[in-house]
Amino acid sequence: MFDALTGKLQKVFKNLRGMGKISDSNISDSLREVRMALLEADVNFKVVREFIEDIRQKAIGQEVFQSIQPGQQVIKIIHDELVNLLGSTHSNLNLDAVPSCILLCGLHGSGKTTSSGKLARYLTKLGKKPLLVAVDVYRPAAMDQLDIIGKQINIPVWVEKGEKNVLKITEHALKHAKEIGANVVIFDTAGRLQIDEPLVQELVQLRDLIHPREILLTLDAATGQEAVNVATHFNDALNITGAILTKLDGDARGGAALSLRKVTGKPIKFVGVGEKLDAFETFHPERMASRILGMGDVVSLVEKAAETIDQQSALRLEEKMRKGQFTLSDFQEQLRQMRKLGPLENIVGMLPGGAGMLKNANLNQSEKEFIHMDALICSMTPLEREKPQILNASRRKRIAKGAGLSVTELNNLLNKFAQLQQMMKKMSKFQKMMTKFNPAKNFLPKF
Ligand SMILES: Nc1nc2c(ncn2[C@@H]2O[C@H](COP(=O)(O)OP(=O)(O)O)[C@@H](O)[C@H]2O)c(=O)[nH]1
Ligand SMILES: [Mg+2]
Repeated sequence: MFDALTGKLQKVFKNLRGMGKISDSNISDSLREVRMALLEADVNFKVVREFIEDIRQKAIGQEVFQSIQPGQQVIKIIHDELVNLLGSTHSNLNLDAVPSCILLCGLHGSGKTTSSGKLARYLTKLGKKPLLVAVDVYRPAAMDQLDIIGKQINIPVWVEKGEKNVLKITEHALKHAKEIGANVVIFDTAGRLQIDEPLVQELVQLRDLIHPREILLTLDAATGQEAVNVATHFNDALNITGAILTKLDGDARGGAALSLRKVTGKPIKFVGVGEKLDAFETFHPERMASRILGMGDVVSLVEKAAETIDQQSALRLEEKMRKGQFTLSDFQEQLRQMRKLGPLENIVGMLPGGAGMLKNANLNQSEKEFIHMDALICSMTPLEREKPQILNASRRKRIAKGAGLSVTELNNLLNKFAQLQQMMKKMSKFQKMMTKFNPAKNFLPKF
């Protein structure tokens, strides 16, 4: 996500960090580079101009001159301004009606249908009962697409094939929502290649019929400058309540994300980060700013982990680690849990400094290593997994052969495991010591 931009900003930061003193001229150099980076990332030029001016004003202020590490302060200012630009705080959905209607609009291919499904899935997790409604009457395939998505996530879909009247479909759908007790109704509308008058008319009529609590514009993040024009148009026509920025997993440069709020005054509420229906995240300006600046996004990662990792087994593993009973079987289980989080690339990218690490690391290699370790453990007997100390030369040979790998690879795995056990012992001692001093029990992260 926004790799090029992040890389450039990190370079500026490196220079800033080393600065002993901040003067008008050296801050100007740094800000010029920040400006270039933003423009290249397709951020709207007016937005860039204001952004840079705001930072300059703040950076030239007294406090900065008196600070011990002026460069760090400027980085902080840039970070805070970026958070501001992205909208300061996370905007929740307004769902206070029963049912609450959500209207999704956007250009053709911007991700309306996919996002409808993602949003419905997300809302079920919050305990809502959504109904999806297909009102893209121009393309029968679009209705099928929504129907298939609904089946995948086990959410009802209202489809009326052959009916061309959007308002009729809508009336029937609302009736159906009442019958099945749905409390959120999501409308997947038709798109166009360009926003045009008939489309606007249709959307306005639909809006006036359903009084949606949310009108969300899906916006393809990769469209750069054009995204801002599209957003302005839709906002002028419909008065949207927010946006879903899609395809952030692709080669998006960041322009749309960074300009949208300032230009339309409307918040980004969600981001799409993949084609799969769980590749959907709530948008948090603070976290996004940290990600853009290459400071990592640990909070999102933790949330994702909490959603993916089986709580029960996580607790059990933790208990075992504490008691020093962590075996190779547990190690294998943990490896598998980790892989459930998604491709390693996504995980590492969210860690602080991860974006930089990604450039050097050979992640395919790491993925492969995961698979190899798994195969090696599979090739052991249950006793060997419990007591790796019994692994003599002939057992090692057998295991490696069984996994189709070399003994060296097995030895590497065993070394890593031994190190991990060592580390856990230390951690648990440290934790015991700290809890003695600190009565607030859950203060320290558990290992
Ligand atoms: N990589 C990626 N692809 C997406 C995302 N959202 C949608 N897509 C893909 O974009 C294409 C168009 O999406 P669709 O929902 O049909 O767009 P619509 O025409 O606005 O309904 C499909 O191939 C989707 O799989 C996303 O967040 N990331
Ligand atoms: Mg569609």
